[in-house]
Amino acid sequence: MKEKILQELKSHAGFYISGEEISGSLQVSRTAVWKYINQLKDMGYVIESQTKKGYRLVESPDSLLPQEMKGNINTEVIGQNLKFFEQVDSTNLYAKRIAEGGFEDGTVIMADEQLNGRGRMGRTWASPKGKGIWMTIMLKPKISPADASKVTLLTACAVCKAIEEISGLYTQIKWPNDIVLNGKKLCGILTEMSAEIDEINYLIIGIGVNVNIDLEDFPHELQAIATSIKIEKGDMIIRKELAAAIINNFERYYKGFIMTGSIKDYINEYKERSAILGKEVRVTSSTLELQGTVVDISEEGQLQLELCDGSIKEIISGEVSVRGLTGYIS
Ligand code: BT5
Repeated sequence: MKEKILQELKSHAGFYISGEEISGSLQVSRTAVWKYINQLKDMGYVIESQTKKGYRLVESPDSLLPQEMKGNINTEVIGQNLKFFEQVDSTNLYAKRIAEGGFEDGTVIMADEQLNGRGRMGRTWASPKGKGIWMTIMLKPKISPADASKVTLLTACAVCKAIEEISGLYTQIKWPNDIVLNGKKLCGILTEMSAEIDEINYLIIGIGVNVNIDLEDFPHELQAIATSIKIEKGDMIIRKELAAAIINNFERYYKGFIMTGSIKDYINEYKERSAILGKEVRVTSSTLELQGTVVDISEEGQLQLELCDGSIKEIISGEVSVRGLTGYIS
């Protein structure tokens, strides 16, 4: 209902609309209208109220409500169904809960705050209120489960492109799922899926971008390794514009991948943005620990690591730490 009332206010573009008119067109009591107007004010909407005239929307906050987002989205599928929460445990967890019951391909879940934001392998993802983009794209791709990791790679390209469009900042990618700026993490991507041996039931892509976060908003242990667009640019950006740019770019990259079944059109872009190509790294996973030099990233999205004996090892998944002056840094 809150969304519908906001729609009414917006459709009057700066003019007053009476409580009576809203209550009549939406079939709710005037007290309910007043209550929802107050909720919108709490969310940062500046709404003037005058006896006899009613309500007038003066200013909208940097909100990710679907009504705010829709004007900036120009896709056919991705984000056509948008769900927004002021607070959620995790947009990926929510997506998984609803996925089994069926969903519209391209559904996007967004939240202003996550109480249990998640990284890979059960790690936590700091998601302070109103300062980032915490979103999940829900997909039903007709691809082999083996190709799912390619979607992480193209997502990274799409997010970098969107960040560049909106903020002018050139970001790099640390294979497979980190977007970094000046050596610090700006965005993480968490791809999860439910699959049979040869087909995917659903694929969900969680994207967390630190947008208007100040250094002191990060938990102490992240302050040396995390950054945000605001910290790097020195300026706030409008989250809904970036969120829409991510959705728009994602659809373009994803459509290309689904049509060709390959990421060959994007791999050069991915490599150009790579923060680790040519560098000495350590790769760890639950089954391996290797050191070597990254010599390539294949069209399959695999890391090609040259080991000290000159042999090349292909790596499908793992954690990468880069060798710096003080040792290996994650
Ligand atoms: C990731 O995991 O980088 C994936 C993060 C995905 C977050 C999105 S937000 C929307 C959706 N819903 C979710 O619940 N998750 C997704 P990983 O590579 O495992 O990195 C996690 C590590 O990054 C943590 O252990 C911290 O060291 C660090 N970290 C946590 N929060 C961070 C933040 N906000 N910015 C930068 N680094 C962070």
